[in-house]
Amino acid sequence: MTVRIGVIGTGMIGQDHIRRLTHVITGTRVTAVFDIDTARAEEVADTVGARALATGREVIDAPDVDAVVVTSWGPTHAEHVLGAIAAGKPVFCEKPLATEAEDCLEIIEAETAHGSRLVQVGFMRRYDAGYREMKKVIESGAIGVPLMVHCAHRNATVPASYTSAMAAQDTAVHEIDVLRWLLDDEIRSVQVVTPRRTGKRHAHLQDPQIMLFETAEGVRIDLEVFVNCQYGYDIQCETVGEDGLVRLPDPAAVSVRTAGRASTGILQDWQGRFENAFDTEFREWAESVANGAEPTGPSAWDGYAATVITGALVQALESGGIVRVDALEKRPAFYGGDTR
Ligand code: NAD
Ligand code: ISE
Repeated sequence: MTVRIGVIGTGMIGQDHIRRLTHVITGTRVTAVFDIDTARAEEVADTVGARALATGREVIDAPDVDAVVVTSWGPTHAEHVLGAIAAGKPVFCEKPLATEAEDCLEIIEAETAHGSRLVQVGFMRRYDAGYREMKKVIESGAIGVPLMVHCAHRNATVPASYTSAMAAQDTAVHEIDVLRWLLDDEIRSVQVVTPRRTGKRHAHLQDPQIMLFETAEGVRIDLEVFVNCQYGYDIQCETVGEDGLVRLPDPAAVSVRTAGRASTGILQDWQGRFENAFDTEFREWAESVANGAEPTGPSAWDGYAATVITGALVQALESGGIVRVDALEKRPAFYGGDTR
């Protein structure tokens, strides 16, 4: 069966996912798109033989759309996700699920009333081979009980439109999701420590930031977010347990020896670093849709958790204090219950 997909938002990542659904994943086809930028939507639709429709609602309700992908601007996600749930169609929503926690809760309520999961949130790191291997090692017990995690999320540069709050909302949000999943644990408090600022930043920006988290089980996590590191896109993660540690591998790169030096390249952007993860994410999501099964990836609850925790980080950056995260103490039974 071919899964027919409607895409809402044909900007940068929307176009990349349309390319993926058309040329990489087998058994999927993009049949309808919408973007408030009509010219862009039409141009993109033409490249894959889809129709550009007049509203997101029309895409969701189209009879030749089996499932919806939302890749518009963050503040517009909730409206389209709620529309898809109302139509009873599976919906893949890029992060964030919604920019406001109240909107995430409305989505959770609507999905729960529907009675089965329809929503998957685009936290693609759960599909990265390195993180998956790391989770296996942690779950095998080989390193013993996890005690600490050290992480770094570095980008070469960011544009002037990037704000200090985006270090949490746009950047750290990926670690927040993948760490909750890796440790099968919940974040209970956050703090942001601000080192000396790099001179290679736009004047308004606090960069770097060190984010500190404590989980329900008492695991301590430190995350360096440094978005003007100059040298490349670099993701590091090391989990230390009672009996050993497990570290995320660097992406494979050949070693070059020349002129008295040995060197390996460093990737420059997140697209290259997580390309395979994005492919796997969509392959598995499309399979679940084709089989009429619930999605197994990040849920609406995970999307809510990420929005709550990034909100707490922004508050912590402003106050300089430790901010408790109380909203996640009870996960509804619909999403697996409990959070310790
Ligand atoms: P973008 O600005 O390139 O594209 C967004 C598009 O949404 C634009 O074409 C805009 O016209 C359109 N749009 C705005 N409001 C709309 C509405 N109400 N209905 C339909 N379309 C609307 O942005 P982008 O970089 O493609 O990011 C889109 C989303 O994907 C964001 O939420 C972003 O956080 C997320 N994203 C995720 C990752 C990841 O690693 N998973 C990476 C980049 C972006
Ligand atoms: C970007 O917005 C993303 O979502 C990428 O996945 C992330 O790694 C990058 O640092 C962000 O700027």
